[in-house]
Amino acid sequence: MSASQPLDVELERRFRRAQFLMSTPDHHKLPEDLGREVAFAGRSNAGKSSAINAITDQNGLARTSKTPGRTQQLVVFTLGETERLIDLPGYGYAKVPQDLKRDWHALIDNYVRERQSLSGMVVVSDIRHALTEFDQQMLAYCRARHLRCVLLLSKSDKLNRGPAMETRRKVLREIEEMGVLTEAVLFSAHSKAGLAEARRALAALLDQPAEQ
Ligand SMILES: Nc1nc2c(ncn2[C@@H]2O[C@H](COP(=O)(O)OP(=O)(O)O)[C@@H](O)[C@H]2O)c(=O)[nH]1
Ligand SMILES: [Mg+2]
Repeated sequence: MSASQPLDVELERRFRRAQFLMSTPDHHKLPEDLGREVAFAGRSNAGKSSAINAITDQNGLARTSKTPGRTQQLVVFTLGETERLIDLPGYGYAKVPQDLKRDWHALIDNYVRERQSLSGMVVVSDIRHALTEFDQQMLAYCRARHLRCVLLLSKSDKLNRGPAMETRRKVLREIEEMGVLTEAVLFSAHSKAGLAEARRALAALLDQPAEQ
């Protein structure tokens, strides 16, 4: 399907409405736990902020940087009244001290376990490194909560089509063995490859009931 399909135009409009609402290190300070939200997870530098910017068609929405950040914040973007995208803190910045890593685990763990409106997870993984131990851990969280998941294999412009497809196949086999409900999208925030597919997959996560 091309991006000019009516559904894709509608989805582009839906995600363009995204607005920054707040950021907080405490999941209890998030907006009221109603409606639906989808969380984005990924190792630092995986391309998470770039993916959010591409999907929402807003270059400055989530900050992108060449130097992985250290902030351990949940960043909330609203899509109208009842839907939200949550940018989870990145993981794996080498200079982060041990106790901050512990805080990170506690934050993600509590958020994923307690948040009723969480209806799906997008795991962003650099196609050249997928799947990392971090990605496997996020997928295990999804399995534990019967949460649907979309894997964005990011920076796919860095590989030729053949190796990219092969990585996707390999990763899908790995995920299937883990027993997680997911799909895997070859994605590039730079070339916009897989953008319409990513939007469709994300909309499917938002549109399903939070309770399983
Ligand atoms: N080649 C390429 N580089 C990308 C892509 N997406 C992100 N990057 C680069 O990867 C680095 C980290 O991106 P960022 O979105 O800040 O990652 P985050 O830490 O996961 O939020 C930046 O230098 C981006 O320009 C992509 O699709 N293709
Ligand atoms: Mg980021």
